[in-house]
Amino acid sequence: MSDQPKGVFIDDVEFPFDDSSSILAFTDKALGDKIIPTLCNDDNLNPYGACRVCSVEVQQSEDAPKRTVASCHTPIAPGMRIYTNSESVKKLRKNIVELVLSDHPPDCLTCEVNGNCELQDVAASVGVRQIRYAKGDNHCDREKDLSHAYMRMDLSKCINCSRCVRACDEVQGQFTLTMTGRGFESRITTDNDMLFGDSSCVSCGACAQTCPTSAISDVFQSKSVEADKTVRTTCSYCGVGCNLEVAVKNDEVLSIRAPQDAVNAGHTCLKGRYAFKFYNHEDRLTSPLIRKDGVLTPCSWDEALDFIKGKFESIKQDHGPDAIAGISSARCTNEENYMFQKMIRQLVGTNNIDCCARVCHSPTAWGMQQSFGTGAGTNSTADIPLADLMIVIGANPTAAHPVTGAKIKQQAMSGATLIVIDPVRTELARMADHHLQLKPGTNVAVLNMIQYYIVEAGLLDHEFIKERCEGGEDFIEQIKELDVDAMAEISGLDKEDVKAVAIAYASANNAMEFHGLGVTEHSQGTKTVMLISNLAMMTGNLGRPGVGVNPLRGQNNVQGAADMGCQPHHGPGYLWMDQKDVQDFYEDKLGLPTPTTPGRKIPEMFDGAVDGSLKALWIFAEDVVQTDPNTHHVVKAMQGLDLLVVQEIFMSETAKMADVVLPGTTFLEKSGTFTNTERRIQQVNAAVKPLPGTKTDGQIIVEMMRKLGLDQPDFDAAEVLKEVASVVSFFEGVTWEGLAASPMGLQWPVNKKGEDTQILHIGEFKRGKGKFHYHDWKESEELTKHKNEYPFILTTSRELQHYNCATMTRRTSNVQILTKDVIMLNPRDAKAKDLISGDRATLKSDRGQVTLDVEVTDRVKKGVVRTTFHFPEVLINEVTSGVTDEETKCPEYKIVAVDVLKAS
Ligand SMILES: Nc1nc2c(c(=O)[nH]1)N[C@H]1C(S)=C(S)[C@@H](COP(=O)(O)OP(=O)(O)OC[C@H]3O[C@@H](n4cnc5c(=O)[nH]c(N)nc54)[C@H](O)[C@@H]3O)O[C@H]1N2
Ligand SMILES: Nc1nc2c(c(=O)[nH]1)N[C@H]1C(S)=C(S)[C@@H](COP(=O)(O)OP(=O)(O)OC[C@H]3O[C@@H](n4cnc5c(=O)[nH]c(N)nc54)[C@H](O)[C@@H]3O)O[C@H]1N2
Ligand SMILES: [Mo]
Repeated sequence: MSDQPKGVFIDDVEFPFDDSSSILAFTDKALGDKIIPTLCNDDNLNPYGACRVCSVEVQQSEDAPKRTVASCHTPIAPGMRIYTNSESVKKLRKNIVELVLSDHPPDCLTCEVNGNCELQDVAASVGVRQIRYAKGDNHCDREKDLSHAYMRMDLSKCINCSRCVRACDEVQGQFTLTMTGRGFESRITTDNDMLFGDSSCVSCGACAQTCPTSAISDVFQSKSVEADKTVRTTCSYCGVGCNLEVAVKNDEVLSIRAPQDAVNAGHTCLKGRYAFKFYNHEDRLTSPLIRKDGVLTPCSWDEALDFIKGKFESIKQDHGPDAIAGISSARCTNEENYMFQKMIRQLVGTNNIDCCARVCHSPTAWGMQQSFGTGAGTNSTADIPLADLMIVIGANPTAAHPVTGAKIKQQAMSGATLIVIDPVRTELARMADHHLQLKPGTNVAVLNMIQYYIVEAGLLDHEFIKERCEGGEDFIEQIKELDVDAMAEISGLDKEDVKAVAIAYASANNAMEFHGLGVTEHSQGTKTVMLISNLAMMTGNLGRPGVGVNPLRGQNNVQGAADMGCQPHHGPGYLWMDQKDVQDFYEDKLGLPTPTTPGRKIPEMFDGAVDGSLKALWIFAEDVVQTDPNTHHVVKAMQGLDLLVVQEIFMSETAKMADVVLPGTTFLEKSGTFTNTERRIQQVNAAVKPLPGTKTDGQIIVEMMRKLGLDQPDFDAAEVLKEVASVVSFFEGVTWEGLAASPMGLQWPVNKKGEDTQILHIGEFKRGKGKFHYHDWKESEELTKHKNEYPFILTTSRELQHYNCATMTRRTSNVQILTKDVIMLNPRDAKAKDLISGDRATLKSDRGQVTLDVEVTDRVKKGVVRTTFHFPEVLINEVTSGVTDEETKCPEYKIVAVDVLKAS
């Protein structure tokens, strides 16, 4: 009996001991209910032990004396006896809360703060009904700070629990908020006592979410408004796939919070949490439009869809189905994408279907496919705390994938080595142990050097290479021949710096790799991805937790759009469309004919529209005029079409050129699923009804399919998902109900039993052996041709506050935070060009020119300039080139030969 592990007694009831970190965590878990009141505690933050409201009495064992301890930070031990509600504890808690209230606005207990104030709840739970002690005169009259676009600060309500400070440090890693002063003088400040709106705050809202009073709160939540319901859904911005809890009142969104039991664990960025007001903005499209006498004119749905049908029929008759094409949407759901490609393939009869994966991570998918047999990320962001080393190549996650970026930041701050390879000094580069600030377009040279030095240092994982890979020996022989001096010269790096990175990477126990568009959007994009795969294979960093090749996929559902078959060569589930057995498989499953001719990729669609071989294009939620390269060529393509259909929520630059505009709905108004960058399939649930005049995108597609001859019921995401699961092998066990029951979603492949997969390639690669490839560096044609006339290299990337063409974020308060695209210029170049910050400069390339404001900064090296592509007033893609990745035709947005001229 004495050998039996001892349990823990909570109020004399025994529970089995477990690995909980504290008495509070143990009790919450054992009882499944939070019976111990807390104030300074938040499950998302480290225990703090400041307020002592969570005090309990404990005995270490049956005969030991009773002690009063703060349960949040006292470790649990076997045999412990916990008294959660003894008389002395009750008295203590009540006293503490009364003291807290003594320095709090006197109307606290009657104030209606969002119907939801933790302090009031705690006061009620400890039996405080009135404030006994005299009101302190310290901070009740502090002025409100209303300078922030999304949060208000009212420190008269602050109880100094430090939760906001800790959230800013421990969740976002921003360190904007601090506690200054002592005793009654102590208070929260931002940076150097700046106004909240002028501070270094990145508006993630973690402070407002954790604040137990309303000392920091969301500006949207108007006082005393209580939500009718909250709806759990998935964010429609980037590929992180944050879950959102949307509070709704009278069919209007009140506010958004981040749930704890989700991939984003109580965190989001300002886009997910605050930038939602676009959804009912007055600029929303609310009627179908047809161009009549050159003007887009409102019409009925029937008129719009019949018009498209008529055009499709006559084009098919005169030119065949391959004169029609569709571009699907990585912003929209799996079910919508599946139906859209089905409409184009099975009803129009062509493989001319593509999506924005083309302009984004198509090289990732194809490169990893060739190395490993699957194009998707190998691990999960949940692995980040297990990594000893993180290498971030051509990605800027603190801006583009902020919740993942914050995790990487936290892991680096807790001691993991961070390596950044980027021509720009990004936020992560600033804190990195190694920043290789290479010349844009030289990834292959740099990765080859890293591989060379790993071989030279003898740090190869021979066993992994021999057992799990092929082509290793040849590759190693080739890499030994590398001219490292030449590569150092080409990349503009010091050899020793690259060597140090190679040794650090290959020596780490668990090295996790992340990459983004700085890898893919290049003429050697696919090749670079294969070299990244080599790095992981040669060091055995695959097939277990805390390692892997982890592309930071862009759009919320770019993984899903490709999974659903929105690429010309791959049908749903990545089956090759040119194979007879695949064509038969789809015919058999769907009972509809399958096209057999090869389809066009997006750039080929545009070329076809210019040369007259493509007559009609349906663009579903992409703003190609603003976001595809070489705008002049794109506009010419749009003008060359007989029919341009644009399915949009706003009058985008592309919609302005359409013959027919179909008003769809935002993610807040529809249901379905998105698949995030970790292959995680998650539910999207409508929070509000579609705006009058609009239809959900799935319903628009279904109604068009009916016009094209396929009789079927109204769009129902759950029903479409059933069809998807019957066609796509790795969705086999995915059901609407199964997803509803999984707050973390399900990572594909999902087997028949509904079990998902966190890590790919355990024991064996999808293709059997992992394959090594060797590639030489080659200068981009853009530079070879134009560098003499246009001596600067322009690279374009993103900012935190705006999202791609920014139709959405420009219609939120994010425009107050970031108002325009600017060009970053190194001080030496600025001097040579007689430019200072705030001047206007013209960027000129072989394709065109744009003028924008200058920011002089040493974040870019001499000879390199950088801007974003979020504002149509600039339309930066006027200057970008038609050069693409050799294998996948992904545009080379990251290198443009330009000259910089002072604008008059
Ligand atoms: N806030 C915000 N978030 C977004 C988006 C947005 O528009 N705004 N868009 C979403 C989409 S669609 C995508 S695809 C992702 C993209 O997210 P990221 O992949 O992070 O995209 P970028 O910021 O365009 O580029 C990443 C980095 O590549 C670097 N780079 C440029 N040239 C080179 C090079 O030659 N070599 C190397 N090593 N690096 C280079 C740039 O300096 C930049 O820091 O973000 C998604 N998330
Ligand atoms: N210079 C430069 N250009 C780039 C890049 C770069 O790095 N540099 N990056 C490229 C990359 S990676 C990408 S992915 C592309 C992205 O380019 P786009 O895909 O064109 O960009 P988004 O802003 O995401 O545009 C989506 C459109 O869909 C609409 N929309 C959003 N949600 C919905 C919905 O639910 N229903 C409907 N019907 N419409 C909706 C929006 O209003 C918007 O007009 O841009 C590329 N362009
Ligand atoms: Mo993207």
